[in-house]
Amino acid sequence: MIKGVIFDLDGVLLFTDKYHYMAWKTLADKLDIPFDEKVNNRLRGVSRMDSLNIILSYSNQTFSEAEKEVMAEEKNELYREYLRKMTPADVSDETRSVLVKLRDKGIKLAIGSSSKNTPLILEKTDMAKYFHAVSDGNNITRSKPDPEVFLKAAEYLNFKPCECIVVEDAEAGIDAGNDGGFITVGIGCAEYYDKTKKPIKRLAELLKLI
Ligand code: B16
Ligand code: MG
Repeated sequence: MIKGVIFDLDGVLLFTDKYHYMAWKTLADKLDIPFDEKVNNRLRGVSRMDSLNIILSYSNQTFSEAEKEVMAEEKNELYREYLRKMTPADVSDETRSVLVKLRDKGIKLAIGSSSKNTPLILEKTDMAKYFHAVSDGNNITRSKPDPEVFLKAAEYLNFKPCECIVVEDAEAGIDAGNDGGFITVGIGCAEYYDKTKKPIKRLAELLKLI
């Protein structure tokens, strides 16, 4: 029996991938590293530092850890400039209605995001009010595909993984959910991933699964 739903944030409840793209692109252009949508897709659900390492793998140069810290900070500042302009209108009515309906059914809801910027995003979009627990990049030591972020979310909700659904848009997130023993629902890019247990096209389809 399903008692909880753990939502990935970016790519599932709202879309900040365009902001990640623009911020990484600014940095990559400065370093003269090729960067396009295809590379950007590889960064979905992946932590900031792991994302930077993927981008730098397209360069012939090597960089020290200290240089990488500066680059990651620079990218994050650009990204946060975009985030600060977000408003509640950046979340669709369909998404809000699904969250309210799940809560009305007695289902407990959590966030399971790799992003350290989750608190800012939830605040700007007025989304915190729907969730009983938040597990994000600030409370984990290992990023997706490690299941830590979802296991922590289930622990905060006080449920076993098998009692929870994980909703994800990234392959790394689906791998993390499967590895942790959750029922994985894939949307967006993850709808077509062969390891996704239950693919959906729209978030509203989630209501039929519970
Ligand atoms: P930050 P999610 C992930 O969010 C993004 O998909 C990924 O592109 C990003 O690198 C990661 O958060 C870390 O974000 O730099 O804000 O800590 O999909 O797990 O909600
Ligand atoms: Mg995501």
